[in-house]
Amino acid sequence: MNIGVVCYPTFGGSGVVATELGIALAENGHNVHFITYQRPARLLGFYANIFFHEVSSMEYPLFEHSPYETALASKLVDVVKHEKLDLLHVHYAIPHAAVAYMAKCVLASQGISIPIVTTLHGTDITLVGNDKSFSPVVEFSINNSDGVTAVSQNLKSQTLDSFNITTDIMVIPNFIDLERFSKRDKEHFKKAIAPKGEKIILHTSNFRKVKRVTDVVEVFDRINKATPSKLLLIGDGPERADVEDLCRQKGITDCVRFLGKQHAVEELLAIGDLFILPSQNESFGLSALEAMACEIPIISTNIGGLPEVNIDGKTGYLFEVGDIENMAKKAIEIITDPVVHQRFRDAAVAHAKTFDIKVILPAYEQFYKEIIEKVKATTV
Ligand code: GMT
Repeated sequence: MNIGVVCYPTFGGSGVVATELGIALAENGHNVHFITYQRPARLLGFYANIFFHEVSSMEYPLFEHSPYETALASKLVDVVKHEKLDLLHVHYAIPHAAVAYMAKCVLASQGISIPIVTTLHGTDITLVGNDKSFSPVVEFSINNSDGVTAVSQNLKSQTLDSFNITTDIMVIPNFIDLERFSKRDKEHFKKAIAPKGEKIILHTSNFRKVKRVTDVVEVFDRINKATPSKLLLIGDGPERADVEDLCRQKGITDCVRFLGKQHAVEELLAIGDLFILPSQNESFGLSALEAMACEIPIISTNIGGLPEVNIDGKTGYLFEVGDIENMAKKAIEIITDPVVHQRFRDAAVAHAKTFDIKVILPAYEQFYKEIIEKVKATTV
């Protein structure tokens, strides 16, 4: 198939999922065309059948903000037409689903039919999508996509609760490449980070408010008092300064490393003992899945799709948002008893295996085929 992929090219989860899926599709013989404003962060190296089409728009004094949506729609029209795409897969509804619909209408006026698949990722439905300033367009563009997927059962339910949805939503969960994300022997690296055998606690996010990274620090501080530990914070974003301030206030800066945005997250996860994800909102929690694949138990909140990823009492524990005391208590329970720790580690990787890309990729391929057939049947 010739597949067009539209996504945010940043380190955000939806961009990561779009890129990893695109790479897996290309490795399975499809031609994949990424169409976005910069090369996706996780798209490293050269692939013979992956193409990148940069969306750029002209500057004009009248534009305070260049109209990206119009430029993207025009680029989609061009790429669909000249690369003879079979399908467009857009990740994150805002604005991609509406832009794809616009491109579809332009192409239809020229006698070209293009099936559109939209994948809902999270805040495109919850935090942002259901805001009045976006919701009418989000609802319309979901209902006018030819196929819609959601990354968790919970996100599908939230979509049905928040909007008047007249189309089917298929749940295709996020996935993991187990060859890349697995526990590896990185003893030398572990020694450099934790020379006295301290426990290594991890958190990965884009440091937005919704991630509650200060809760990570609160939980870590309690763990560190019970058993000497180091905290590795991967990622960066608007809350970082507050998180740094809190570490200073608590006098734990020597125990906390801010690693910033990282390409090889798996190298860091390889040395972890515990992962903390205390989010206020999380439709899936890809970062938790990546940690679990590396045999790391999870302490997380119980919101959104997290209970589908982190199984309470087995792969880690789930808590109400902000329940720092109990998060710390259970974290200490897990990491201070080697037998318990190993039991959680084994369960984490076993559950991660159910999200193997080798299982999820065929689900997307099958879905694409069905949508292409459906659109063909309605246009002839
Ligand atoms: O919705 C967002 O916050 C953005 C999105 C992203 O691009 O980072 O994250 C969402 O999609 C990820 C991939 O499907 C999920 O793993 C995250 O749980 C989800 N984030 C939220 O729901 C907050």
